[in-house]
Amino acid sequence: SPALSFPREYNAAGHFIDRHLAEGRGERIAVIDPEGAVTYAELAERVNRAGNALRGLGVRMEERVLVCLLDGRDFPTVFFGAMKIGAVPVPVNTLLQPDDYAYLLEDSRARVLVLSSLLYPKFASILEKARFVEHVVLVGGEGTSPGRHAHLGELLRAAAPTLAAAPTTPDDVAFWLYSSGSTGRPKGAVHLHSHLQQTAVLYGERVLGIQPDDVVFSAAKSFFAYGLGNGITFPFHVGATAVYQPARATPDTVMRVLREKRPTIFYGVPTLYASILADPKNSRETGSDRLRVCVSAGEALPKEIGETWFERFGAHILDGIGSTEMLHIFMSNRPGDVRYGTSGRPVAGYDVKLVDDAGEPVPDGEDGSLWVRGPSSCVSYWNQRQKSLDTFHGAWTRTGDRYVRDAEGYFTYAGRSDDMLKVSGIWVSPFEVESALTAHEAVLEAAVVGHTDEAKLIKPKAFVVLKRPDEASPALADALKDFVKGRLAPYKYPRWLEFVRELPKTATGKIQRFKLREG
Ligand code: 3UK
Repeated sequence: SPALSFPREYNAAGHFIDRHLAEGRGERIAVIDPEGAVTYAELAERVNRAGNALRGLGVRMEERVLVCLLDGRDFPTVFFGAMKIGAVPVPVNTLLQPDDYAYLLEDSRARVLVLSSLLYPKFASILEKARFVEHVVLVGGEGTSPGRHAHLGELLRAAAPTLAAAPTTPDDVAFWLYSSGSTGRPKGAVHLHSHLQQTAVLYGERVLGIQPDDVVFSAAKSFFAYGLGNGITFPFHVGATAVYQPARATPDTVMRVLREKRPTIFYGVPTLYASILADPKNSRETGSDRLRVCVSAGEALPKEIGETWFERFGAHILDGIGSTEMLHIFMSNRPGDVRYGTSGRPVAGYDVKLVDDAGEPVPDGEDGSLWVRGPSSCVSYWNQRQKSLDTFHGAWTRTGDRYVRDAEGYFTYAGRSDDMLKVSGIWVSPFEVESALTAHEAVLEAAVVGHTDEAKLIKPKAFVVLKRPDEASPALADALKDFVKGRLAPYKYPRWLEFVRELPKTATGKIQRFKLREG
């Protein structure tokens, strides 16, 4: 298929929102959330009001708007509203801690923060010190929420319902998404207006075969690149319906959505598929009898989970690898061509290569470093020259993953080339967990590595050296786990904690994490 071409003046909100009105799809349902259904016409008006409201707060083209929102109708409203005026929404993880948010506000220099009221407590202590923030717009909980902040509902009602898109080009900066690295703070991956449509066509349309009659549900939230494509741009590309759930995805909440909304496409991460399968009563009969295809990404899907899911739910899971930098899935299994235990083959429109340390291609059957090239690659990390130089090489992006290609062209994941862990599909830096542990007064030092659970999925395991080794006890181990849980995003805490007398180190004192990994 030929490469997409874009008109010189192009705004993503025009493609994903306004086009449906112009083409007669205004009365179709775009969104179903706990408050009910929103048609494309209603969503388009909300987007216009949101754009006008943001403009009214002084937001101009190219300025960032930090968006910390639970899933629901207001997410696409604010996301497209900001982009439509040429501003740059920056959706962020809703599971982080005050210190993380202080950094994101500082780094992005957003002057407007759009925040779910329920998450306000995580910001209460840092807003005073956030020197760039001028306006906080609260979403939900009108009348009950704290402070003198504006409410999105009121702003939308007061704003004008029509709005002409800003004269952006396909190459304008459209949004950022933060991605964590092994050291230092997360980096803002800078994405352009054309990238959303590129992923919607190359993966959503051509791999998933998404249709206007599809009803999609993504357990991965919209602030992840994965969830953003899954539940916002892919359905909105064709005029399909997206179901949003503000609640955390658990087997029970997901099964309820499957049963009540009967989606045709479901997107999850391996940990969630495994936990749904762990309850033998969960099946196609108690889920969605319309389910046609499922998607897994974020970390490798163990073969057994895919096979068992197919037996129980009667729909295949397409495992595919994507990244925040590439925006969405660039290598994948596809309908009618599923090889469990592999990430499939490159998605048409993307090129991949496996190279050795000298940059030379490795032969099939040997593992190499995965590089990828394609039209949705972010242009750089914001304000991070060195990290950008390390990752982006001309049109190529270094993923940090190792892969093996077989003679038939299928790719099998072979681990990371750094110490980063994927836990429930989300990045965890061992350094960050180690620092949280050593902040406890009983801890001298700590090392964190990945350890596989019963479902063959990676979770953090900590090796801890105590200041007073004879204090080691199961109760202290539990206290340390809770200590980390209270300081970091909850998925980051060590599920296992072992006390040791010392940690393996190099002559220069660097922890040798590889010696602590099993196998
Ligand atoms: C790992 C996988 C094996 C891999 C993502 C779909 O996960 C996403 O983005 P992130 O930036 O992480 C990227 C890294 O995650 N990974 C993702 N998928 C797989 N490893 N098999 C997989 N199927 O290390 C990769 O480099 O959080 C996933 C769509 C958009 C995304 N941003």
